Formats: sequence, structure tokens, C-alpha cells
Amino acid sequence: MATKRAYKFCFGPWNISEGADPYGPPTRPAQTFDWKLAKLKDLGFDAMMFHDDDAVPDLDAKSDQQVRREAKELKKKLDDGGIVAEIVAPRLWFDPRTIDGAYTSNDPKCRKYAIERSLRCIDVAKALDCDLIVLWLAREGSYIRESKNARQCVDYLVEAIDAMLAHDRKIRIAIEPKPNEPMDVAYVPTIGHALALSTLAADPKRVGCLIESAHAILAGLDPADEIDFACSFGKLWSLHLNDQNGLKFDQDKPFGSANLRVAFNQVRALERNQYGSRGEFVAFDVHPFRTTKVEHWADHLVNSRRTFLRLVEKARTFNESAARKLVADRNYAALDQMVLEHLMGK
Ligand code: GLO
Ligand code: MG
Repeated sequence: MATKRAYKFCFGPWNISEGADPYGPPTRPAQTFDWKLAKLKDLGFDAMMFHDDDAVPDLDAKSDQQVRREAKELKKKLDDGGIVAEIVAPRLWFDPRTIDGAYTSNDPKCRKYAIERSLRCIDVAKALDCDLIVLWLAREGSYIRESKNARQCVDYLVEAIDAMLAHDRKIRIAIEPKPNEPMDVAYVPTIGHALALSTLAADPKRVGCLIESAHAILAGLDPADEIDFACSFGKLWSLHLNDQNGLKFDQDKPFGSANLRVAFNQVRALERNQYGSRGEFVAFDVHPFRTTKVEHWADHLVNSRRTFLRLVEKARTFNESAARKLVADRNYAALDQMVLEHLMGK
């Protein structure tokens, strides 16, 4: 099963965050984008993920020409550092026009803004030589059922996706589902929903998905099974590994931090499906603990990658033939213990 492949890693500027939460202010001073890029390079990561306005700050206030010029300047900076842009994602949850949703807002002017913003995001991606747009559909859902027409919202989502696909013939869209937060309930909560939605698009081949471990756990699902499911369709185009301690707020813990076995099974699923062999990256959508001191600011990223690589070794040294025998004998008690012993090591 295991082929000896190397993985490529990335993170986004938001993953070196300042520690603010709904109950308190930042605990670390903000760092510049250039500092974060230098850090990413120093740590030996291969790519950076971007929101459209991470790439071109204050995007809405700039002309198309200025947006393209700044995106080109960034591309040069990335090239100089030997770093590529893995994805660009439209940030559709900050602007006042996205208060009640972006593509699924009840206000047609707001829906129009969301689509226009997404097309500009594609222009940024093109300037960065990146063909993958990530849609985390943050506010596409409702706080109360009666506030929106969920049937109509599916049409709105398809309309937005089709506008994006038509804007550029080369781009692909990876939908990043999440069941809740900031919404009470989201319209695209799982990978199954994301892939079902892709079939309604004008060009389904160009619509796939991104799995985030914590989002699957928040939906009560196992991220390893989600990975296998998405890979069965050839649609896992990006990945946000992290961890989550049960059904709480989105914790974005270091990979493996809450449940090493769940992390091991995600790595096994990635190995089994040869994730990365078509150029896909492993991203860590993790945040430092609020208590983190400035001098330890990137440790959650380094640790996540280290845990990932150690689990790759664990997956590659797992005794598959012994496991198969136990499966054939339906001796799951022994198989269960075998997994635990393997993870605990000597
Ligand atoms: C939040 C999401 C978020 C996205 C990012 C890229 O829960 O995980 O971090 O991954 O905005 O679209
Ligand atoms: Mg994410």
C-alpha cells in the first residue's frame, strides 16, 4: 500500500495568529506578511495559502488594475523565495455586505457583491499562477430556519460557482465544508454535501473539495472516512489538517493533539489514496494556543508537520498482513490492541 512519497506542506498567514478570542484581546503583537513569509521559508514549508486580501490587502478599495499589479508584485516576492501559492480563497465573511451571508444573502445587492468579489479573487489567483480557489462558505447558512429559503440558497450557491467557473476556464474550486460556526447550521456541512453540490455546477469536473479534520469532527464524522470518500471521487484537492476536542468551538489544535489515533487513520487514508501524487499539498490550518509566547509562535506548525511525518512512518510500518489476518478472523479486539501498541511504540 505505502509508496515512499514525499509530501509538500503549507500554511496561511492567519495560522500565525495573535491570540484574540471572543472573550479577550490579542496576546501577541501582529506580525507583517513579510515576516510570516520569511518564517514559512525558514521552517522549510513549500507553499503559502492565501485569502484574496492576504495577497492584496484592502482589495475592495482598489481598482482591478491595482489589484493585478499588487498581486504580480507578490508573485515576484514568492518566486524570489521559491514559494508557491497553493490556494486563494475569497474572504466573504468580514464585509458588512456579508453579514447575512454572501452568496446566500437575502439581499440581491449583497449577493452581487459576493460574486464580484469572488471573480476578483480569481484574478488574484491567476496573477499568482494558482488555479485552485477555496470556498469556505462561512456565512452560507442560517441562525434561524425561517430567515432563509434553503431550497433557493442551493440555487444561489450554484449560480455563484457557475459565475466563477465561467470567469476563468482553468480554475478549479475546492469547497471546504464546515457544519457550524459562525452559523448555527451551514448549508454545506459535509464532504457529501460539497460533492453533491459539485454535480449541479456547469462543469462538475472543476468542482472538488477540501477536508478540514476539525470540521469533520464537528459534524460528528471521522476525518479519515471523509478522506477516503472524497478520494473515491478523485475530488480531494486540498487538506486542512488539525485537531479538535469534541463538539466545541472550532479549536484548530495542532495535528494529532487531541486524538493521535484519529490522526493516524487520516494519514493512513492519505497514504492509501496516494494523496499528494497529483501535486496536492498538506496544509495545517492550526492556531497557536492563546498562551503562546512570541518566541514559540510557530511551534504549532512545526509540531504538526513533525507529528504528520512520524505518523507517515507509523502508517508505512504498520503490519498490514498481520492486520489482514486479524480482520479475516474477525478478531477486532486483537486488531484494536495492535494499533494501540504500534502507536505507543516500544
Ligand atoms: C475556518 C476555516 C478557515 C478557512 C480559510 C480558508 O474555520 O477553516 O480557516 O480554512 O479561511 O478559506
Ligand atoms: Mg480551514
